[in-house]
Amino acid sequence: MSYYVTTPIYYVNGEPHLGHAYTTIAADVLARHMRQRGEDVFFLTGTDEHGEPVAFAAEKLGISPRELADKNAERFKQVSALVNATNDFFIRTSDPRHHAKVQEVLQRVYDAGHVYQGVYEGYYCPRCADFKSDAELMDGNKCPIHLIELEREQEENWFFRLSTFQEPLERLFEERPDWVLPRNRYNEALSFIKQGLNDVSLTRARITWGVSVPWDDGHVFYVWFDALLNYYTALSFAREGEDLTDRFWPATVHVMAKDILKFHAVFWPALLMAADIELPKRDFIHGYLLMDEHKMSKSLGNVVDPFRIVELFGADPLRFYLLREVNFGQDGSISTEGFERRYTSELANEYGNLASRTIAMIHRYRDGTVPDAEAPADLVAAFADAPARVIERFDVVELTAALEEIWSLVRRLNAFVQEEQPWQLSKDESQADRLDAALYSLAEGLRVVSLLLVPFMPDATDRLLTALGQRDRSLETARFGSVGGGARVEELEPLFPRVEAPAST
Ligand code: ME8
Repeated sequence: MSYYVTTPIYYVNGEPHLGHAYTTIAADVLARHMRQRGEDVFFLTGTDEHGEPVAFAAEKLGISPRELADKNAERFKQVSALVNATNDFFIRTSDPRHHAKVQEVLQRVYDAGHVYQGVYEGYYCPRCADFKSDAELMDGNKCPIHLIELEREQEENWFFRLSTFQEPLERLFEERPDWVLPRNRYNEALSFIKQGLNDVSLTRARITWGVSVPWDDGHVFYVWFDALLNYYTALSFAREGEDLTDRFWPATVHVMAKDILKFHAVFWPALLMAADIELPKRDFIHGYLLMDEHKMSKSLGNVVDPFRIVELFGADPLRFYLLREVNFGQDGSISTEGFERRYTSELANEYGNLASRTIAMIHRYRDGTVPDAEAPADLVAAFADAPARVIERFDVVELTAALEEIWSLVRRLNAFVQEEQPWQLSKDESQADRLDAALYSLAEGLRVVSLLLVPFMPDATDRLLTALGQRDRSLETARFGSVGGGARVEELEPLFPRVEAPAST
């Protein structure tokens, strides 16, 4: 089965921050999990390089939009690498191959009669690159997101007949209740549609930094239409000499935060219907990472630098923390103190120590070979349905719930060590079988837990599985009891060592 997951393409008008890293991490966790299930996966991320926000930012810096795009696209690529994302391609919308495909698709939309010429008059936020209805404006005609005063603009534009997709969109929402998840975002998008859809500007006349309109060279496409199409165009040129569209389209899941829900849940399906292209299967909308109760954003200046955290702790702890701390799908606060707390209590103590102790005990009491033994029935039962439950959570993109399922197994194993006290059993020869069972159970439990954790923490789990003498990383083998004793264990350096410098300095 093919599985195609995407992140939004990020604006190059600013530097990447933890909010961007968050979505990329989440999409990567999905991609890795699906590869572990043996699916044919394509994972796309990239940068949105056109439009006013980029042109303005470049102008302020006294450089061309292309120079700014080149510089910042590199920064976003670095973030992908930094958080250990395994994206199969990184699209940049300034790529001429993207331009050509956008023109081809939108020409089709034009030819099918979904476009007409008209005059736009209203408020426009250059930072959002979005028009605002009077109802959306804050006092003083301010953009509700950027809090800057907006100008009323008038411009001759080409319009997309969004209004004619009112019924088809309502039908889409009715027929596919899981097309937008979580449910509150589905309701929000549907109520936006039900308020009545107006036609929207498809082109802009005043700017030149964009994809030019094939039927009118005085215009470029409104950046959102060019941007949304990235998910489709990338497949046609991501691999030299090969078109992946048939293999991966329609996309399985678009992952993003709620700021861009309307574009993905309303405009995007309408545009695809107009172009006669199959619709993606799902939008998953996560919440905002908040710092001191505010959305973390460049313009508010309260961003956490992912480079600093990864430099000190590595990518795994950051990946783990973000998906553990903030219930994926909801807003949630993060802090460096919270990060350090979880690093110490959960990663270093509950998981890292369990691993070190287990391996040390197998060395000490059984010469480094996992004993062949039967695990106690209650432990077997605790593990029995867990992998299936984790998979179920993944299928509905509930990453925090999946992690919670896995972590309850980690805690169960810690409780098991306390119950069994292998170091006491080792003192009594008559308890040799019980010690065998305890050590086998711990090694087997750690193997299963680590396999389930692979997508969240690829490095640490790889080191631990290797130390446990396990090569297989497929999810199929994440069943307690499917591997017997006999493996030779190796030395293991602490998975999550104590870090002296605080993350906040
Ligand atoms: O909107 N919390 O780009 P963008 C969680 N180019 N996620 C956050 C976040 C935060 N505080 N801040 C940013 C654009 N994000 C368009 C998208 S797609 C066809 C075009 C993440 O650079 C989140 O995924 O503003 C959000 O949707 C995205 O970055 C916005 O990135």
